[in-house]
Amino acid sequence: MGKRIEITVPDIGDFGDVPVIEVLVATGDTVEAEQSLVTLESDKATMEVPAPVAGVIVELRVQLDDTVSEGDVIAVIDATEADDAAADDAAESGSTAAKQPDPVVEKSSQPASTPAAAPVTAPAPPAAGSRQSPPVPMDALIALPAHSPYASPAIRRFARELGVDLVSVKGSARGGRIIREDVTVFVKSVMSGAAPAAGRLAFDLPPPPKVNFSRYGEIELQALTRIQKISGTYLHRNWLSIPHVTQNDLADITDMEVFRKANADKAKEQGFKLTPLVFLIKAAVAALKKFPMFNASLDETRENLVLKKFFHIGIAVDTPDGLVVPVIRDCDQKDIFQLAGELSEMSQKARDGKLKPTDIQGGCFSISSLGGIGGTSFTPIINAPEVAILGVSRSSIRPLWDGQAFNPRMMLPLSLSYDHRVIDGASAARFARFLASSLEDFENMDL
Ligand code: CAO
Repeated sequence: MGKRIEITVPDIGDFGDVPVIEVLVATGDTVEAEQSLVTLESDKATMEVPAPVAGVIVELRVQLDDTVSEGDVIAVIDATEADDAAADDAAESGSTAAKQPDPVVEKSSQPASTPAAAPVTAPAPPAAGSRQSPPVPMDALIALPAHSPYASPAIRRFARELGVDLVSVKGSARGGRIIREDVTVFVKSVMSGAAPAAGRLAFDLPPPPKVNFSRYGEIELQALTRIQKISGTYLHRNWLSIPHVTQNDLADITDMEVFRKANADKAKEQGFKLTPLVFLIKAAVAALKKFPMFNASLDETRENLVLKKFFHIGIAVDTPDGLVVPVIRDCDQKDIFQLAGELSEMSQKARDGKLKPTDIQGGCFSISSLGGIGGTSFTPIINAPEVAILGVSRSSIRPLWDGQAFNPRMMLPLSLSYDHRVIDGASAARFARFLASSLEDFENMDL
């Protein structure tokens, strides 16, 4: 028999007594590590609690409509032998592990996961002995209008697998929530011709060729990380479903760099770096204020824009497990030093896999900076339901003609991808130019 572990409700933010809206497994089920067990729903978001290890569910301690809080036991799992080492790790990560005589019953918490949405990358490897899997980029449910399709992540995933747009599905559960049966009923009605397939164009792409690479040389198989798998699905969706155009521009940051370097020590004394990114956050806030269309989301009818009056900026952070996009809130109310401190804290949390679901929700606009690495331009993928994202490449000295002579100037490449359904090319060019001018005229920015 494997090791028995109690699976508890993880830290789900400031919520208590959260209803269980779906129980996705039954006693006796064999589950994979990371497989979702139950779905919880607070006022603001829907979250799944995954299994920390592979094994067999020997006891289910919650049922539909129960309410739970952090630390409550959801189920007891008998970890498969191959996963015993992981079970040890999972048990260690539980704060109230209570060892008992054979079989050992221990507690374990996995961070809840919510549906993903972002174009992004990943956190540093978990510390030895830790089985915490970080939250993944996700649809910021709190940013969606109230009449958005109401369904849990598992149902959204199920619908996605079948190519069903939940906007077309009528929910039969309490409050109009869409359940699995609603999706299957919808699919059956489309297949029988009783319901139109919402007039949608389906992508009928041929599968990639299947190649046995070992015929050509030595190979090794490496599984994608959980974050890569989840964010990959959303990157793919965003790339295919949003008509992207990327507007490139260059900002002359020669003077801004002098100012930044003059203030570098002040930041260093406080334990963080002052990089060009915080100036870009401030410039983005100014541009979002001037062009409110960029601080918007299309509602699910695609006939209205939800204009946001707050300025929460998502920052793409590269981590060993993949891309994540923590959100810095109220950037209009913070100065560049506060932003630099928060950026340093958030990116460290991301790399340590310690972001909470709430840390990656509620963004209005994202910035993906590859400036510390290199490149001259790239096409960032929009982080739906946002409508634009700024890509930043590495600044370099370039000759700039002033009408009489070439001068060496420090130029920063900006790549603004925008959703062409919402934003036209002229607006995008104005937005990008405004961003560049703000950096050029940084003394007039609200730093
Ligand atoms: N041009 C030139 N130098 C730049 C620069 C730019 N545009 N941006 C940053 N730098 C410099 C910094 O000043 C810093 O210099 P020092 O080491 O001399 O102080 C160095 O490059 C490294 O910066 P950084 O990466 O540590 O800090 P940051 O604030 O620029 O970025 C973060 C923070 C978290 C965004 C970044 O570390 C990161 O993860 N970037 C990757 C994002 C990504 O993967 N995007 C792709 C998404 S699509 O798959």
